[in-house]
This record gives sequence, structure tokens and C-alpha cells, in this order.
Amino acid sequence: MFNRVVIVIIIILFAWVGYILYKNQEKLLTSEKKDDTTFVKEADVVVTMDEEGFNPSGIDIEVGQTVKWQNDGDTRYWPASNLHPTHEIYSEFDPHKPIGKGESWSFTFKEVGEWEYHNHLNPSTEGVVRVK
Ligand SMILES: [Cu+2]
Repeated sequence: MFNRVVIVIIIILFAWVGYILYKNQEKLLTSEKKDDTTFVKEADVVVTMDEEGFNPSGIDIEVGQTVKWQNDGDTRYWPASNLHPTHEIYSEFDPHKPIGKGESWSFTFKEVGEWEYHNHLNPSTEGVVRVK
């Protein structure tokens, strides 16, 4: 009886050690893979653009975060800082070209502030990015 218990404990120990070794190997493989790949964070927040306008039209982010404007509509959009048409309030916040159907544009906010913007191709469509 005692011998059986010892054998069962030894089997469990071997299984456990085997599992730990297997897990570590998996971790090693994963980290090697990460070393070969450059990970780029695409966006912290995605704003879609379509016939309804910017969605969501107001977002709160932290300084250094990236917003991606995704064109899900049927026409071209051009999100840009107020004031129209010069965009001088935050002049970097401007792709300087329209974003085509199915395309996107990302911008990383490096300035704290409440940045109102509009669709340069239809300035009555507005949005705001609050950067804290
Ligand atoms: Cu404009």
C-alpha cells in the first residue's frame, strides 16, 4: 500500500516537472518569435467615418495615444483640425489629403487640449478629440 502511494506521488511529480518544462519551452519559443517581429500599435481609438459623420464624434484620450479614422462610407473624408479651411489650430492634425473609401488615417496626439475638427470636404461634419 505504502509503495503504491510512493509510486503515484513519483508519477505525479514527473508529470508536473514535464508540464513545467513544456510550458517554459513554449514561453521561450514565444519570446524568440517576438524578437524577430516588430510590433506596431496601430491605434488606441478608432473613429469611423460614414454618412452619419464621425463615430464616435467625441473621444477622450491620453497624450501620446493614436487615433485612427477609418472610412466606412461611400465617399471620401478628410478629418482635419479646425479652423476650416486653414486648419491652423493644430496644423499637424491634418492628413493633407482625402481618405478614400475603405482607407484610414492615423494620428498620434502629442499636444494636450480639446481639439475640434471637421471633415474638410464637408465642414458641417464635426468632431472633437480631448487629449489629457
Ligand atoms: Cu477644413
